[in-house]
Amino acid sequence: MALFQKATEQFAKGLSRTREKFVGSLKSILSGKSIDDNLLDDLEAKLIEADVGVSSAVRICDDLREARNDGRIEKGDDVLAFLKKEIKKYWPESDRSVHFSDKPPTVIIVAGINGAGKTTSIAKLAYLFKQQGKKVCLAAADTFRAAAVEQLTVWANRLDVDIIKGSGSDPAAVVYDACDAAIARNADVLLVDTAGRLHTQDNLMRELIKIRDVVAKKIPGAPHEVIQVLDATTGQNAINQAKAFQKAIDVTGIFLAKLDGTAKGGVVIAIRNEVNIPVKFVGLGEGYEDIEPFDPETFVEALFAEQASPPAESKAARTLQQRYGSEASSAKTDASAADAPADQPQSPAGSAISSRILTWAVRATLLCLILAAAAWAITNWPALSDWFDKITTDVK
Ligand SMILES: Nc1nc2c(ncn2[C@@H]2O[C@H](COP(=O)(O)OP(=O)(O)O)[C@@H](O)[C@H]2O)c(=O)[nH]1
Ligand SMILES: [Mg+2]
Repeated sequence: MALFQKATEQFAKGLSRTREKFVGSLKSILSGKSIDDNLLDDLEAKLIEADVGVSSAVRICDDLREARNDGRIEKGDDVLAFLKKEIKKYWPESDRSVHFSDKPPTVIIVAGINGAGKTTSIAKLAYLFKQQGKKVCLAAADTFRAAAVEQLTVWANRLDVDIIKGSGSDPAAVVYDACDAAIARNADVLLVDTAGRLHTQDNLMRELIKIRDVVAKKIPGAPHEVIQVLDATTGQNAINQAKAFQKAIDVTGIFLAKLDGTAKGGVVIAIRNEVNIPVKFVGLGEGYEDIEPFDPETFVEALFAEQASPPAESKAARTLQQRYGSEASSAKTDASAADAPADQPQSPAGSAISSRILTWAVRATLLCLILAAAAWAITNWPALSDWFDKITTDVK
């Protein structure tokens, strides 16, 4: 229970920037509006901006259009609650658990591009598995950079887990030795760190396949998982990487690192809709404890969670929204607002109407002044003309 509470809090904290962008920008266009085609177009654009991906945005808006046509949803203020429910349904009861072998060691290869967060994520996984009472071994198969082995060694020491390093530069040889060592030491899990590579680097992709083949030969059924680490801050790029890696090597799960501190967390929805690989873990910070198994329910709740008390910037947002004739319902909503019933008080619409009346009154006054000036000029045209001639002659 406490663990679940912590997960929710971690997600909510880590997703704060995404939430501001996602829910914040949606609210700004939805408040006090009716759901017409223009609104749906604006919504689609906002969703794409929030990195949920084009096909996800289209799908969400199609669902919404259908709900509007069926009369299930009527006004813009109801859209967030609707989206929250719909988006939760995008993740069927699929298998997001780690496939542990009945006959240890379970081998998990961790791959991805340079700097995605592989080594840090390995430390997080090692921590998590150790917490579960498993004996963990690390294989330092990123032989590309000496610093990579050092980095993993620091984590191994900190976590007090075994690490197997090679003497040469062949990662397949390191993995070969690591498999032997894991068996000899009765390890439950062997986590294999690999060098960063782009899917376009054929030789490096072949090297990854070689690592996989060595593991498969040494331990029946291995690798039990091939986890690709994606950097959430890269947004749509992460999708392309996932697709490319999937083609080259059978990725069984995604570790979405750096979900904290990015506004691009909507990419989780894009991954769900565009890549057929489950996100199994997310990284929510640089420490080894900053890991959470991915849970769609918790994710969506955190994505749509309202700030319990309105933060300072919501005042500014309110001013902006009022300037455009809509109102910041955010100020009066609370943690359960996204689930609030549709028939809530209509003060947003009232405020929007008074603001519009004021705008039109100013416009009408300006128009009257211009018309009066034009009428005066026409009736006094001869005198005006004489005066104009006089000025131009003086100037000459
Ligand atoms: N904020 C944040 N930083 C992370 C996360 N995961 C990794 N990093 C940082 O990303 C950088 C690259 O990580 P590293 O594990 O060395 O990437 P690798 O090259 O793929 O092994 C380091 O500075 C990490 O501290 C995360 O979940 N959140
Ligand atoms: Mg690394």
